[in-house]
Amino acid sequence: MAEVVVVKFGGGLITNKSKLCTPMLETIDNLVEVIDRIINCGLKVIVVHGAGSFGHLRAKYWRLNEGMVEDHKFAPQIDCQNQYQAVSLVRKDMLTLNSIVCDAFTKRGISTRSLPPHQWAKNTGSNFSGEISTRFAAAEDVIVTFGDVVDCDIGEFGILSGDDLVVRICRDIPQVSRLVFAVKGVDGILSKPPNVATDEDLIHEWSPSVSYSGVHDTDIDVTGGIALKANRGAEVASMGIEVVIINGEKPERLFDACLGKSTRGTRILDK
Ligand code: IP8
Repeated sequence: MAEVVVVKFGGGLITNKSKLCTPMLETIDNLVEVIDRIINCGLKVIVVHGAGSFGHLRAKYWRLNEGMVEDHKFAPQIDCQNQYQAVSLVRKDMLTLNSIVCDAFTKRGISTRSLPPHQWAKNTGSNFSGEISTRFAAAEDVIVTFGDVVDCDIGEFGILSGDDLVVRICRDIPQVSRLVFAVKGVDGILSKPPNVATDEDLIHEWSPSVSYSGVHDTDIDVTGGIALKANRGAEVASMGIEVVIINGEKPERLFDACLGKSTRGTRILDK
């Protein structure tokens, strides 16, 4: 297998996070155009996308990240009466977002294989159960997977974040040389909150001992925002894989980062 780059499309980047199930089609198209160029450079790409407003809003309301919650009376929604229905609806919505992403590839003549985690993975965190190496060694140009609601041994179900999936993919596929997180609205990890940060507040190299500003939409997100990316990134860096967080709205930075060229962003080191 050729050298592999794992790219995480942040859910906040490819959807409008505050509006239920609203994709950012132009952004998706721009990202896909860059991946097309990367494939043409001879690299194989695995895309892992986040959930954004196709997952977090409903998962948050129904507390799906906590598994089955016995001691709380949820107020029913028009289209959803209980946690089990919420699990099916979020899975369905994630399949919809995934087909939007895959369609953008197909339109450019790029073949994809989609691997929805609820069909092959169990439990949450980067040690989830699920075979990666054979499944992700498919012949298609791009393999696509995403954060999802998966079955769990404890609590019946839970949220497997795309940030956990990338760690396992990097660990289990020996040809992976690089992991790139494409995020929305920031150039990487910042030392100050984004609303007050200037260009100088970008942390160019981050390791777990460096303090940073970990702003996180806890009102919207059921998974861990920039902190989860930073920590998972450090785990991947410890495997000898290059890890970079870049602004996903700057196509040239994504291109350079995927090819291992230096670009504006945060390089994550394990120590
Ligand atoms: O956005 C979350 O995945 P992430 C998945 O990659 C759901 O953390 C369904 C909320």
